[in-house]
Amino acid sequence: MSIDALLPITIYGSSISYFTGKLENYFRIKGIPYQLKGLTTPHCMKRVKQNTGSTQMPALLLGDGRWMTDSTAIIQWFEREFPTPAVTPIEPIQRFFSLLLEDYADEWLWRPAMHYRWYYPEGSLYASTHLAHELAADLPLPVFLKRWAISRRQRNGYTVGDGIRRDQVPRVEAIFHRTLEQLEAIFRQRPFLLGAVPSLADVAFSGPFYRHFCLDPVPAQIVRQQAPGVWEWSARLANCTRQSELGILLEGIPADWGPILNEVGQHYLPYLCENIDAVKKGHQRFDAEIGGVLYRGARWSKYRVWCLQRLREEYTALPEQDQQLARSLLEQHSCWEPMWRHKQLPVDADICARLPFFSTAKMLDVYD
Ligand SMILES: N[C@@H](CCC(=O)N[C@@H](CS)C(=O)NCC(=O)O)C(=O)O
Repeated sequence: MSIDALLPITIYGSSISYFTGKLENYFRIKGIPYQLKGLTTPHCMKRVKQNTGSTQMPALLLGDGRWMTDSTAIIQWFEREFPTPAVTPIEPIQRFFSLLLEDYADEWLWRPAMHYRWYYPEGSLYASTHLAHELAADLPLPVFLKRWAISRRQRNGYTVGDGIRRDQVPRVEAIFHRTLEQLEAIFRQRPFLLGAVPSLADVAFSGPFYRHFCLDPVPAQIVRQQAPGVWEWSARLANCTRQSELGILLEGIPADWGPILNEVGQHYLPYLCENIDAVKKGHQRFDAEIGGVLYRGARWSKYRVWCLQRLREEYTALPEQDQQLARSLLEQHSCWEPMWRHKQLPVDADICARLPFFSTAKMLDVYD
């Protein structure tokens, strides 16, 4: 199929949204033209919900009339339909670990990113003013009221309402500081996570960085001061256009990914296990201590149960010798045990069976 058959491609989202930014970075690297439209009116949101299953952004409208949802599933679909230039590494081990990092960046770094945006008054003033004008312009209310309602909704949904209490703030922020150190060490060596050209791992980290950490006033100042290499990488990625050839990637998994993989094994995957327990027990809220951080009243996420299932399937699909290699790396970074701790996963087929064209799940099951 030629990409021309799918044009024009419209991304419905927001110009400051995490996952909208991630998908935009992907399309730019891939060389696929798109237009961004704001999810601005109740009518538009209704249309997105009817066609994709939820009002989450980004929602994609293809030129042939099909709608798509979920950045991860959308990227995988485009990679299958349009294999060149490949953004997802072709080498199986690199592909698997890139998908693992993508999941980590999507579902775990989301928390500190939302924290920095909505906890600090300057972050919430900036983002709520932007969203009041971009997404709620038609609402006949004064801007100050829209700002107040947006900030309250986001805090209730994604920060305090997702388990980040005031006394734990420094520990949640430490996740961001460690990430900066880990990435800065990589970008001192090379321009992108896997070498000289961008790949899926860069797209993955563009979620938290492009439209949150490098944009929101408080973290952006920290990135500029403490990790200029990360600041430069984010701009470099945004300035990328179609890669003619993937080529020039490093071989295997670079040793400097190790500290990030340790975070995956010691923080993200244990959190996924706690989330699975909560879903199994039917507890919409749960407390969990992860890597020394106490999350009180975190929300369950059925979507994230499926995330783990998808990673397991990717592992199982690896050729035998790659499985062995992947397993020893996963063990080395404490990822193996939590990845397989639960024999059965309580996956909801409604969430995944029709992806990337339809899914009833939101990341956290709120507001739908
Ligand atoms: N797994 C989804 C997550 C999309 C998502 O959660 N997007 C956020 C905005 S960045 C959203 O739409 N949240 C919905 C809400 O807050 O109601 C993806 O990869 O696209």
